[in-house]
This record gives sequence, structure tokens and C-alpha cells, in this order.
Amino acid sequence: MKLIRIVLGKAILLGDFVFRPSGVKRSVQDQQNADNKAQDLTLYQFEACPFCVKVRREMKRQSISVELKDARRDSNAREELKIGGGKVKVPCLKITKDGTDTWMYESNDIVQYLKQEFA
Ligand SMILES: N[C@@H](CCC(=O)N[C@@H](CS)C(=O)NCC(=O)O)C(=O)O
Repeated sequence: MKLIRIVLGKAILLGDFVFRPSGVKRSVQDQQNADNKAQDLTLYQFEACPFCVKVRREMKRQSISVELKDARRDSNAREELKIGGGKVKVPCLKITKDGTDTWMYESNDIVQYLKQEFA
């Protein structure tokens, strides 16, 4: 079972690498604005989780760089997610605005949010 999971995970990462989406091109100023906005975001994820890959691909499409925290390998990140978000489920996007954190679960909701904010 573990072996199947590892092989599947590698296949997902390979597929992601081979079929990498291209990122949107913006003016220097617009990209700067997007970069500033992206600083409010942190993605809690597992490297080979298909739902997380979906969200990371949307970030690539939107040409934004978001801090990634691996909630499987990094026990501090796992604890932050559990305490802050309420459960260890990934992907989870932490949105920090005016000192307040909002924890967004569900890959479809996160992709929708990214499109709304950055597309
Ligand atoms: N419907 C969710 C599914 C997310 C999901 O099932 N994530 C798995 C990893 S692929 C998870 O966090 N499982 C809990 C765990 O493994 O501890 C979404 O689209 O985001």
C-alpha cells in the first residue's frame, strides 16, 4: 500500500513537471502588485498530494510565488495547521490580512480564490 502511494506520488510529480502550465505575463508594476499580495499567503500542503498539485499549478498559472509549508515532513508546519486551521488536511491556504489569519481548505475554493484575486 505504501509502495503504491509512493509510486503514485512520483507519477503525479512527474506529470506536473512534464505538463507545467505557463505563467501569465504582466507588466513590471502589475507583477510587483501581485508579488506584494502573494506575501499575505501561505500554502500548507503535501508535496505529492494531487489536490495540492492542482493548487500549485494555479499559482504557477498566475505567476505568483507563495510560501509553501510541508505539513507532512515539517512537524512545526503540521502543528501550525492543526492549531490555526483546526485540522490537518491539505491543501490549506492561510490568508493573512490586517494581522488576521483566515484558513481556507478545499482545493476548488483555493483555486477560485486565486483566480479572483490574481487573474
Ligand atoms: N476535497 C479536498 C480533499 C483534500 C484531501 O483529501 N487531502 C488529503 C491529502 S491528498 C489529506 O489532507 N488527508 C489528510 C491526511 O492525510 O492527514 C480538497 O479538494 O482539497
